[in-house]
Amino acid sequence: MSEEVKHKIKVVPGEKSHQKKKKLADPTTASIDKATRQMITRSHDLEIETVFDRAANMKPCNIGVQGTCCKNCGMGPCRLPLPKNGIEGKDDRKGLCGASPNTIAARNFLRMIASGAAAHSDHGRCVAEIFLSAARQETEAYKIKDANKLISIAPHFNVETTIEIDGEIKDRNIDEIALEVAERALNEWGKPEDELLYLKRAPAPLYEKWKKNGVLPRNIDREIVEIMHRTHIGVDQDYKNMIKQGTRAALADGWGGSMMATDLQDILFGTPYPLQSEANLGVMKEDHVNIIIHGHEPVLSEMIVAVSQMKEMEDYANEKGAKGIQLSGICCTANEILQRHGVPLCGTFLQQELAIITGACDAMVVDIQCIFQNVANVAKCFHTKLITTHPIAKMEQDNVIHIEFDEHYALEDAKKIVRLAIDNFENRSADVIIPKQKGTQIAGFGVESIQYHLGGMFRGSYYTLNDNIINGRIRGVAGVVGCNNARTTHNEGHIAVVKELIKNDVLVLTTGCNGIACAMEGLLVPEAAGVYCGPGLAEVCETVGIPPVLHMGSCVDNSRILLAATEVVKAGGLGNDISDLPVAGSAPEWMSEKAISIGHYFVSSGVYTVFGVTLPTSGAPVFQDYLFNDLEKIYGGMWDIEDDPVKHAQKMIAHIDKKRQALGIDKARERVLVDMEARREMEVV
Ligand code: NFS
Repeated sequence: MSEEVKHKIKVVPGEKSHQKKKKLADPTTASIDKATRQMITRSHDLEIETVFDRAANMKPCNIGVQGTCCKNCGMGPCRLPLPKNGIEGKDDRKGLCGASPNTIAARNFLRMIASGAAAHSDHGRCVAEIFLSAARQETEAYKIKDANKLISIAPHFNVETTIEIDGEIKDRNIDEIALEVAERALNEWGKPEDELLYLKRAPAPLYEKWKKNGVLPRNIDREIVEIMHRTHIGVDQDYKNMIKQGTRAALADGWGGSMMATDLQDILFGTPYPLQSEANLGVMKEDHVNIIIHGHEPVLSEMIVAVSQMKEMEDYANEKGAKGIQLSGICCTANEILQRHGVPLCGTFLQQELAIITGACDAMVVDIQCIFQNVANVAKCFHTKLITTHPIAKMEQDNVIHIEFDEHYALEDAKKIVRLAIDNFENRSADVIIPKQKGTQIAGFGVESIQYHLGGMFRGSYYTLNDNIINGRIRGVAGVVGCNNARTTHNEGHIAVVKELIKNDVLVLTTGCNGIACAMEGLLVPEAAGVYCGPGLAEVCETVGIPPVLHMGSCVDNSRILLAATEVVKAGGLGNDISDLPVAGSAPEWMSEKAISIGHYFVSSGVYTVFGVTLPTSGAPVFQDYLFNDLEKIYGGMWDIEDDPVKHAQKMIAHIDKKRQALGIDKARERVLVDMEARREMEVV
């Protein structure tokens, strides 16, 4: 970069990371991804601080990491770290009120579930409100796009899809169905009695377990409120009783708010089917207007996709000297518009600052969740316009523009934003350096498309998938999901866990930032099967033409994984419940409270779930043991933690093998004894 250009970059005092004593992140240990490393190095050259540098300078609090700091009242915070030499004899650690480490860790764990469930479910509520508005035909911008999906979910809301007229059964008007579904869906957040309607979509034995244990969620908001009440000083002081409420709120997320978000988004914006796209910072284009959409709700980004494809906008961009408009995404908004429109992924959670550091981001449009406040400081160093759009998510920095999104004027709002980005193209102040790296990917899998690829349209079931699990070609299925975490090397855990699983014939379903990481690494293409998979999984993938890692969407779309598992149960031959299946869950680099809620609804749905990095329960060994062991006796699923990615995957495989043995299908698998080398030899012959 020339001196002249460097001067144009406004680095605001206090934002430089280089005041003498501050350490800089080492790019090679910060990430396994070359594009990320290149941009971290550039951030150092430009003296712009990123999350990687902040992580190098601030250690996490040792007591908080253990989950044993209680700040729920004004007498604290009470800190109860494990003694250096461990607990000998009686554990008499207590907070001022007498709260035990179990009580404190359980309180904190529950509050994380509450926040995570609230985030997913409030997103779902917003979609439900827009769905209602579309059903009432109050908005031009949103319409029912997938009527078949509407008809398929209507019965779960007890909405009739046919009507008898003069003794004849006729299809009901689709608008009437939509209106009733919208009203009943919205009711799920606050209805005064009964239980969530979607719970009965789970396998019957699982529903019965929830019922027997008194954890059927009543309505979504109530379960979250009750957590806040029960974790207030002096209320629930029995970790076993507390975790029941955690289960109730987590189920209200997975089988409630998240599942409704997914379904209603599919109806409004289309159910995803496999399509091709790309991923990583290399998707940005120097000669185009680059608009990056970041956050979680697809309601606005859907409009931005539509608007940026309009001829008038394309012409306007040309007028301003750009060759076109390049849209790309970060975090789960990215996954939403990827799976429905093939819009490329710009990066994961940890790459949000780096996308601006390319110097090519003309506008970053953010809505809710996982948005660093520091993107505003980084944007200040460039020409980038940072636009917040959601009334509940604003930023204090003065360079942030707020354009509040209103579904009644959705297209106008989107046009305003796209024009702003185009107008900003000519203001680029720094050299543009866009890393070359990008991976090709096939994304957009879901319950319906797996059925098509692995079950067959006519069978309409998961027959082929089950058959291949039973005969051992597919050893089992793993859901590998979740965030990046700056406390561990970016994408290292994600990729190592997934590679170890597919090498051992475990089919991987992915969502969230794990999906983005896998896409960047080239694991989401059918050709990856021949390179990375064991012979059984490779054979299946090559025969049906699917990647060994199926990208199922955003984090609310983890509900698709729950429903896919339910379909596997229904297809038969693998037990009666999700907990009977040879499946496991994983979040190798988790960091958000949403991940804890997801982890807990997977566990409570019968899935052995392993997290990487740390779990905020280690300071309360008795409570942690309850999560890791006792829950299995209740729901069939349990928590675990393993930071080493290969051991992490091996623990999942051991669980899968345990389930295969219980099902009596372990012998079938023993017949598949060819390793990659043997397979290559066979091919030569
Ligand atoms: Ni999930 Fe999506 Fe990524 Fe983690 Fe954040 S984007 S909702 S929380 S960081 S996977």
